[in-house]
Amino acid sequence: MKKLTILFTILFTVLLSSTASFSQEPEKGKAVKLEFKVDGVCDMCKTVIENAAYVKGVKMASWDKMSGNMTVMYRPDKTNEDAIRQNIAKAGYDTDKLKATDEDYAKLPNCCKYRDGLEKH
Ligand SMILES: [Cu+2]
Repeated sequence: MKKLTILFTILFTVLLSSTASFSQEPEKGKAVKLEFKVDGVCDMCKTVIENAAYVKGVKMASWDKMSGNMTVMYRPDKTNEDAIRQNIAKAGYDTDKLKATDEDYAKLPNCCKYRDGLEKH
């Protein structure tokens, strides 16, 4: 009978410790924060950049016109940094790691041509 008690104690301890280590893992479906630079000049740019950042799995996207700072909350199990940057570059905007192609940049309206040294407006 004593042996059985010890066995149950061991079993219980193992069960408890496995539950504890499980709860330490990152919560599934939790969004993480990502910050990077995107070039742009005006409020129209802001709308386009933020819309482009909203790929599947992105919970929040906000771009600051004056600083060029992009803040994104996304779910790592649904998307990744590259996918977000790629979509912004595809919309015609340069990011810190990925630049827009000349072709995509050319599609921007004249007021948004940030590479031509336009003033922020
Ligand atoms: Cu613009």
